[in-house]
Amino acid sequence: MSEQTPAAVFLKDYKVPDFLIDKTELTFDLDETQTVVTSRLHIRRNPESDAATAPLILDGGEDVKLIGVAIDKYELPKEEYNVSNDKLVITATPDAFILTCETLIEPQNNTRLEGLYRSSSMFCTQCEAEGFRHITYYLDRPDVMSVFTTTIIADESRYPVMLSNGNEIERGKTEDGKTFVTWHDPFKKPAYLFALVAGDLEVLNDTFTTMSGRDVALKIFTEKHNIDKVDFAMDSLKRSMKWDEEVYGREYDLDIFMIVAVDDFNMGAMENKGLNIFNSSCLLASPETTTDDAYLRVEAVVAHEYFHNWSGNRVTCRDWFQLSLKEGFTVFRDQSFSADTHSDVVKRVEDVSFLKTAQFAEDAGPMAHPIRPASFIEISNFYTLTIYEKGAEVVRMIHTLLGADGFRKGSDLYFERHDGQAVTCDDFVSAMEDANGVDLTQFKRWYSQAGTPILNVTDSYNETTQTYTLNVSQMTPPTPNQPTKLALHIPVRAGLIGPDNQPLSFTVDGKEQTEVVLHVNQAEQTFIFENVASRPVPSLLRGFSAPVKLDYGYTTDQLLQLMSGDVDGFNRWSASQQLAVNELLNCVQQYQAGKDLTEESSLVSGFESLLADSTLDSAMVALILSLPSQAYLSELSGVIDPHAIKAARKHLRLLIASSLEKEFKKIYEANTVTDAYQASAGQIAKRSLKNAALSYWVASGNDEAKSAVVRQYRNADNMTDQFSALSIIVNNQLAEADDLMSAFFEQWKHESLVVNKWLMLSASREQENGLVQIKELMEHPYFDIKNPNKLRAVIGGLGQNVETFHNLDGSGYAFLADQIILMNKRNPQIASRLCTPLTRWKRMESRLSEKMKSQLERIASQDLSKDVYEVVSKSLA
Ligand code: 0A1
Ligand code: ZN
Repeated sequence: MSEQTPAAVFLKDYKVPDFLIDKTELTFDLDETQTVVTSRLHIRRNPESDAATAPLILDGGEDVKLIGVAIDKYELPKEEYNVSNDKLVITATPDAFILTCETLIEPQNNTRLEGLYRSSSMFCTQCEAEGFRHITYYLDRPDVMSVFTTTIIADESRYPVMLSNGNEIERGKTEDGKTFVTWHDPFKKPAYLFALVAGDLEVLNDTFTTMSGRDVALKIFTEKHNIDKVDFAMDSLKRSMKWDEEVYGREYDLDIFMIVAVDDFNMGAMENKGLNIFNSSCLLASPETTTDDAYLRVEAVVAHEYFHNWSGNRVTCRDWFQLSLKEGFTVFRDQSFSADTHSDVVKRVEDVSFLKTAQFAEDAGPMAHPIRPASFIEISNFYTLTIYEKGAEVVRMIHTLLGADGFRKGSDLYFERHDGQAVTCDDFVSAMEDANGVDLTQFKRWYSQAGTPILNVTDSYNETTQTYTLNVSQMTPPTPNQPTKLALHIPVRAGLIGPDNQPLSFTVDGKEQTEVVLHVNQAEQTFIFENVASRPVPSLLRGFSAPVKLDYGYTTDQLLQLMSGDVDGFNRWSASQQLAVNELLNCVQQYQAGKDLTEESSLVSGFESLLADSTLDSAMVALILSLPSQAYLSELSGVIDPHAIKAARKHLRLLIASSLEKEFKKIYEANTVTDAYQASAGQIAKRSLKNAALSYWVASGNDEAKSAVVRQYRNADNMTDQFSALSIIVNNQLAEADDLMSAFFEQWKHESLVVNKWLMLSASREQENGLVQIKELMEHPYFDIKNPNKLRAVIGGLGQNVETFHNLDGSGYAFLADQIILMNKRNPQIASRLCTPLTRWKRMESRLSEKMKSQLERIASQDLSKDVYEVVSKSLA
């Protein structure tokens, strides 16, 4: 462990800043080896601070070299300031003054990808959460909001495009023949929203006319070879701008909105004011190189970052404990946008499936935290599924409780009341309460309690009185530092299904209805439905109205009935998943007991009727056909046995494939798309069903199917079909697999994002000497450890490779630990994220558990970054 144990910061210790910075003037003299940053900060004491004589303490980074500092015109001698522990401290200051600071940074040596760094041939920045301090000394906290003016000086022949936030206000030549460009952003903002880009870039131009009739210039910048792949992003941007006007009444505020794609980026994208910066994987799209899933991701991320202009930028966070204020709300907004654009049920199934797999696992592990954490060591570790996805579920529950109109009144009040401010999650909820005259006091426990609540439901039916009773109890398991939990307010949307598959009407609260939202808000509760004509099957938690685990003892027949007959499309999927989970977990047990796995599956008849029903949305059918993932079954297992889970999935897949071979062939042939590629809901649905059917058909071992998949690979005119075919060929170990993997690489080696797909499939591929192959991949000339997408592709592929990663000899875990140790200092954010699989060690079956733990201990014995230290120490606690 490092010599000094990194300390935690606590929400309860929040204090307003002692100083404010009204104006920030920055000059960047960009240079390949040394960039000089000059800042002029218009500082004054904060009248709200109770420390009238507090020293000025600015945040910096060990990579920032201070050249000089002056207060007004007075250059401070060394005795009058102190630079240590990444802080610049000036003890004596006037109440209001201009602080001038000159610092030196080395962007080309910045491998953490925070602050100012180089990606390919460009300069770019990433300042959220605490990256600005790697550029210059500053009050790097979100409640210090300032008006920024930025001048960039560079050699125009190499950096013809020089961008920062706001509007370009001046451009000219310096004495030494360089070019300068000055940008001014009239909206005050925290430093985490600052951005700068310089490079030799191509641009796609467009315009958007806002609802009040203002023209906004839209510009998307990429390196020259990628400019043909941003049309879809531009279209997504315009649709997002329109949607935010129509659904939230939010209009864009500057006269220009820019997006830049960069190859080296730790996350997906960043909402810097007026100058979003994107990981190229979330921006570039073309039919030949991009799959349907990736198209949808581009659309969602473009929307997400754009929506932050209001939920994040105009109204920002007071401190980083409030991160979900902007992220949970903005994810809810982008999910709603995608649902409105495509199919709302399909979108909901995809989002819930992701939440139940990955967020539930996080909530059950050593890093579990509430959506508003009470403490952290390193904020970068808290850009989590809990803050984002569970945060969005909490906002969605408020939407369910208030209804669409009530929610809109609440969001209008929130934006109006807090425009230009840095606020808290409580402020958000208060706006919702005040606009609707409701009390959400108990509901707010969702913000402070971690863990996934379990709802236990039993029922009874009295034929004589025609009364149906639901008994509901709730329990949230203990999580780190939260041994006991209070009862939450959980909205449970429910309906009843009759024997003929029709919705049954009932009377609740004196009102006859077919669907109700039950307010579960006590540890145990009873809900009575009257005038229920016959014994119903309950359809509970429709649309996944709350992020909980539902435990009701459905029989197989009841699940089959819901699967075919529920009016709620989401619950039809949910029933099919439950059915599959029951059968798979049964197979897991048989495998562990050394028995033959069952040859009976009720899914076969369920899928048979599903495939015969031509009225269903193809995308839904495809989703229902996809068996619960390895990761989801792991999350559901008390003790995780990856090899047994893999065997169970394989067995059930083959059983279904061989039983329904003819049906899959028929579906495959009936769903060919002949029109030119479009990322439209209709086409995506068809392709997803076609490829799901092909995958089963090939698994059945049928020779015709094998020829069909190879033919699809060769004839495909889009990446979705080409890559689906390749994956099926590789995963079924067809004879063509090696040749086609090589051909694929040769065809696409000039397209970096496609190479990443190849890397991932290569790493996840089941083969002898899996680890040797993975090590070879990391030596491959097209692999680049500095590029997070490439590293994630290989390590992500390894994680899916059950044989190699979970090898009983522990070699997979040791290899992962090697990479974490290697990245720990180079790029702490990435290193810390690579730790995630190891954090599950306590739940792994005993042989694997010990092996994982020893690797965590090995990592812990190194000199660690705060990022890795936090995850590893909490995992071992
Ligand atoms: N706010 C961005 C996500 C983001 C967070 C941190 C980053 O660097 C550490 C980068 C991006 C979003 O929600 O899209
Ligand atoms: Zn975000």
